[in-house]
Amino acid sequence: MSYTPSIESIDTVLVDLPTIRPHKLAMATMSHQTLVVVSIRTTDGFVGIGEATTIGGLAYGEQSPEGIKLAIDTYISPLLRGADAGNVNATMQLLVSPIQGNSFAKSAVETALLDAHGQRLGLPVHALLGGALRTSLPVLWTLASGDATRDVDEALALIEARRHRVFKLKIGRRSLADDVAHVAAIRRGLGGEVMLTVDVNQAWDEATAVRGIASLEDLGVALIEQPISRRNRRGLARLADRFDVPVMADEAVHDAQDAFDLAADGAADVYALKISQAGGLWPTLRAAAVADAAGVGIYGGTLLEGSIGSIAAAHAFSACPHMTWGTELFGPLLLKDDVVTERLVYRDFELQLPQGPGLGVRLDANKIDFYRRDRASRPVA
Ligand code: MUC
Ligand code: MG
Repeated sequence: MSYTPSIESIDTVLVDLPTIRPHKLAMATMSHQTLVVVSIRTTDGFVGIGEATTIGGLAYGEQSPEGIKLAIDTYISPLLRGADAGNVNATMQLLVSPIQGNSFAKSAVETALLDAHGQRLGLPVHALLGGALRTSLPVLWTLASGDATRDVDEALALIEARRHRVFKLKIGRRSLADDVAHVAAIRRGLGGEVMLTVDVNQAWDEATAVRGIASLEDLGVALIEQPISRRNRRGLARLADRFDVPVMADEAVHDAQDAFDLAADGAADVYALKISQAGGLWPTLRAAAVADAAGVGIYGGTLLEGSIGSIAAAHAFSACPHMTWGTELFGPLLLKDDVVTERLVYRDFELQLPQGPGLGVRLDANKIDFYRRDRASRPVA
């Protein structure tokens, strides 16, 4: 008689970790990051872990850390208790109809199921996804201190340390003239050879974007990320059509359906795919397949996850045939501390993919205890 392992319990905890410096984006300034850490215990004795984050509470999108925890504890966990822990697809399918949206929560749960299943089979998560096409992934760094001189110093030190050589600048918080001057100062400080991209996080209207992108193109910026509202798909298409510099959709592209619709409208040259926005690792691969079919480039995006979420994304991106634009899986490096026993390895400008079973990272119970929000009177930063 064969024995089917099932889900025994699902636990969630909110963990607040301080950042190494203020991280200034168009919609929020971060001094800490909140991780929703999910642990799934199975009847055959495995504990799989997953993670969800967002940026600035509800400033980035419609899902907050507190809401993700509530969705899992109140709605997802009762549905999944007793479900087949050895069949991740079938178990995730149980959520499709009763749980609308909530892609961040679903991504964390799917990650934990894949981690547990990988441990059970003695295989890394990328093997469960069909196999990795690379053993490491290029990772850029976001310069977002708000100060051009500090940003240049930061970038030069990271190039010297062979940790990052491509830099994304967060703009859209200030006037267009100030933003362009900021990018120009960083371009001067780093020289013409260093690849720079910008992320506007939807802050511009279309007229501002037309002026802004023209100036940034002159400064040799390589990629323009989500310059206008995610809802203005036609505007995005007009910008993609008008400029030579590639326009990348981020907030506008969540899953395979968005990838298809944007491609049908010719709305973007590149997609920033995020496991949280897609609703998991498999949904990310499905969105990537649509991008490939449409001839749209792929970039491995982040919601500034810690080590668990970042490595989960890395497993997925390692299995994508074309990662033309590299990744930004630097989230753990923006945090002063971690909640896993061994920090991720960044070497020669790339994140190294773990080869051990499951995700290849394990929770540090002491760190969780120290940083968990519900531990009485913990300061956040
Ligand atoms: C975003 O919008 O892309 C990625 C890097 C970073 O600094 O913020 C994120 C979110
Ligand atoms: Mg972005």
